Amino acid sequence: MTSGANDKILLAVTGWDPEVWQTEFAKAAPGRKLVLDANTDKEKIRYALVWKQRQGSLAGLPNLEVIFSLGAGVDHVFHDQQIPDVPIVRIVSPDLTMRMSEYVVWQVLDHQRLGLRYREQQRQRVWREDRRQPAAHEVTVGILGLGVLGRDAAQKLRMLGFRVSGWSRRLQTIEGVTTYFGKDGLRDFLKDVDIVVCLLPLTPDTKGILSMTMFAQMKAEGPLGAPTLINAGRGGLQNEPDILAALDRGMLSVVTLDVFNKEPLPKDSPLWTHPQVMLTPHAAASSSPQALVPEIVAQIESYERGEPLKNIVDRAAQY
Ligand code: NDP
Ligand code: OXD
Repeated sequence: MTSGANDKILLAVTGWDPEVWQTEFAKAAPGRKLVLDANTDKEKIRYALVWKQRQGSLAGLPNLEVIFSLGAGVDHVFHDQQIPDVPIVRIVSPDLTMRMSEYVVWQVLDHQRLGLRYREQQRQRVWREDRRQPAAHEVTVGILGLGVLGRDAAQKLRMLGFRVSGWSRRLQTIEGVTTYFGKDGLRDFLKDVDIVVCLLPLTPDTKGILSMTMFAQMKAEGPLGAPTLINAGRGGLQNEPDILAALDRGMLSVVTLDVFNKEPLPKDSPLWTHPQVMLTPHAAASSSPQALVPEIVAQIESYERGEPLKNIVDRAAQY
């Protein structure tokens, strides 16, 4: 497991500028060689750092030991049908967790305080306060996914006084948070939520879960009117035509989307201009090379000292 002077690390990314990762890597691990192309010296590649790697780009690397996802989600890794059978490590980092909790708190507060409405009133120079803003303790925020990100967001929302509930695959317990789990727990979870925050991973089990079937199980009226949806998990979790239909039928009041089935969101998507939609360009918790590269390098070093890898993905569950 010790480091060899000739070892190389493959940086396999698409859709991101590799340069900033290279720069941070050179600072954090000046003695190691990071390459963008595995074609020369395939047998020297020992680790791969990946974000939406090209199909097959990790195949045929005989000495690859670990794949590091440069994001917390790993659906982009499993998208490749030829992933070698080596451990896949994902990002779990205080920097990324804090960014996501900030995003969730920002959007929850914005909807609780009628942000979309007041921005529209400002645009039209309308001075009106005819709709009550509910207090935090009157609003239940339900979090789909109580993993690293969901738990932290739940705790921060609790600190602001919201009622918080959560749903996961297996039973989780968090102080002050009402938790539900499994397919059977979903119906009870949905019955009581005013704002649904989705922080699920995209897996074969969760694909398309944010659909009319789910919206029809939510309560019709709450302190904010119809329920609000915030999805910062993955676009593949949501059925976009169903979201638009639910908004137009009044089954959802407002929606925040950070992620989309197709990214960048196509220019002709009706989501861009819908008055009840707030959208951001997959920017809820962007991976920061400055924060993450030193953490990945530290993991490589501890692995080479013989310590176990942390944050290994469960291949069967795909998250
Ligand atoms: P974790 O793996 O720590 O948590 C995943 C949670 O989802 C767990 O609570 C898990 O349940 C639950 N879950 C998984 N499958 C199911 C299922 N079938 N039914 C019910 N619950 C399920 O992930 P993180 O919290 O670190 O990240 C979550 C996701 O956030 C990532 O996968 C990624 O897609 C997204 N993300 C988005 C970003 C953005 O900028 N928009 C940035 C970073 C991440 P259990 O606890 O029982 O295992
Ligand atoms: C992630 C992301 O998975 O940025 O970390 O989406």
